[in-house]
Amino acid sequence: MLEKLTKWKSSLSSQEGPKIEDVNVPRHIAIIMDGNGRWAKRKGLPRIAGHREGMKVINKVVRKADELGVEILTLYAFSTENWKRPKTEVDYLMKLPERFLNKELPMLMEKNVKVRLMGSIENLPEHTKRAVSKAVKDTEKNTGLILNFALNYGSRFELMEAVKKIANQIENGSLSAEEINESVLKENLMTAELRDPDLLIRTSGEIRLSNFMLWQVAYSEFWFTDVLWPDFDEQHLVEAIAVYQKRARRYGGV
Ligand code: V07
Repeated sequence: MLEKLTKWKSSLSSQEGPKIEDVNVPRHIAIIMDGNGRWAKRKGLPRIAGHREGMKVINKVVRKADELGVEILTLYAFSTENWKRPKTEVDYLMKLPERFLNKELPMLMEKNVKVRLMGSIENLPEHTKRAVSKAVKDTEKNTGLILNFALNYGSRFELMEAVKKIANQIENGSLSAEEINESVLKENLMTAELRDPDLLIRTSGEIRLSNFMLWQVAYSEFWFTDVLWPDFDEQHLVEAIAVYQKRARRYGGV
């Protein structure tokens, strides 16, 4: 613990750009990693080159979040709407979890990171399922940062499924309608064991939620940037956290 604090303090003082406090770091950060296709287009490259470049950014963001003491990092990797994209692009995207994990699993183990998933994993290609299940299993005993990938995730689908689960509990007599409250709903979401995001980041200039964690971000701070995801780096993360902390001070939350 002391070692972690020392490491953390020194990283804070060596920071360029905005300074952030070592207290009140957002405990759960969720990111919509948008702008990969646009990044590629601007460079005259195929969209998949943007996805590949975007994948490289995750390493940087995980390390920085871990160093700052963030507890949960949720990344929107693939939405339920993404199936509408051209088949070649979808096929490529479905290879990225394997690629990422082949490369980064040693780093994740070294950093004590625990991988978890939210989304309909059952409907993914067999090779993708195998890779992500292995990562979850290999890291299940890790006790550090929780890296939560939203993969084939959509918030309305998640809420629909939660309602179905609750209806089943009522049908089989383990719950009565009167007992339904916020906590019952929360317990039936794909984030049951996670706290709600404190900070939501979306890159690439779009100012919308696009069916991402509708229930969970009810009280989150939002930070939007025009930076495209492949250009996002540690300093942008620090900037987002600095803005979060400034807002918290203004509202007297700390
Ligand atoms: C994907 C790279 C990042 C930018 C956004 C879209 C493209 C990492 C994963 C991943 C998912 C699950 C997992 C480990 C890694 C990923 C998809 C796309 C579909 F357990 N990046 N990344 N999955 N992109």
